[in-house]
Amino acid sequence: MLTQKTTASLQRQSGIGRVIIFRSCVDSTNDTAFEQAGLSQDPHGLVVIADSQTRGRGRLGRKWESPPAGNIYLTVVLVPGFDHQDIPLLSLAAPVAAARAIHQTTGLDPSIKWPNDIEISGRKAGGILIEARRDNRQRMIVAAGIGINVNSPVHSLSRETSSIATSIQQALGRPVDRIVLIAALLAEFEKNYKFLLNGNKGALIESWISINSTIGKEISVRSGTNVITGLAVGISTRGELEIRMSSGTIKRVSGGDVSVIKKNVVNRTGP
Ligand code: BT5
Repeated sequence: MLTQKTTASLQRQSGIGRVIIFRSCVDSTNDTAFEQAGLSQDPHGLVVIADSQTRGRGRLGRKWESPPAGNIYLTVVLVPGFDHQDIPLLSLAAPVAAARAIHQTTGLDPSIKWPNDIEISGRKAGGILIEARRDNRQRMIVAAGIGINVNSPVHSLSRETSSIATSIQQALGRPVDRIVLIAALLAEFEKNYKFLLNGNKGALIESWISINSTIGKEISVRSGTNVITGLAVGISTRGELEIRMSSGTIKRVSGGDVSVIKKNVVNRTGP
């Protein structure tokens, strides 16, 4: 169960998880994280955890359904100690941390659909929302929001969402201790954050690639009214998805929604 007491046990000596704030219900953990960061002298590593959200959000103002008493809704506050150009790479670091933590605690093998959906057996089990703002002290504050469907029944989601979603309990056949999963998530997040801090983008990109389910597939990426179709061939050092079009040109996209057209296309880079 997530309570003030059980979440206090997640506190780490330094870095991510240095300060843990638990609320049973919030609008959005990202909003609470920005508020709390603004009040703190040293907000880096602060983590907000909630048992439910009334206005959980996804990218582009979409809704993140956040039923109580079973799932994970948390936000890690970062004051990036690296070049701000690399902030988009946090949207690779967060899903890698989530997927690794799920694997360590359950043995399941989640995959990441670009940019940052956590999927189990092709169904969405989690999502990431990275937001960055300058606060009134002109500090760059990043809120890395992570939602994972852990134990809440998938049928408690709307009909539309439950048709594409899954949960860890559904995939595993038994419930999972959220505290154990969050502890693994915070430790993994710290590791991946350090890759960026130490300028080791390559290691982060390699980890992301080893867990992803997008590269090597014929996909289309929709971003607003713009649709790009081609073979997903790689990730740039800025976290963009590289798509080879039928003309052979490589396009890089920094955001959007991926649909898979054809699976298991052989990834040939030559003519
Ligand atoms: C995401 O957006 O996947 C990012 C979700 C981030 C949620 C966390 S929870 C903690 C923190 N606080 C917040 O307020 N947000 C973050 P996107 O890729 O735009 O996907 C949104 C879409 O996912 C929706 O339009 C639905 O189709 C689907 N969806 C909504 N709720 C879901 C759920 N619980 N499980 C699976 N899919 C869901």
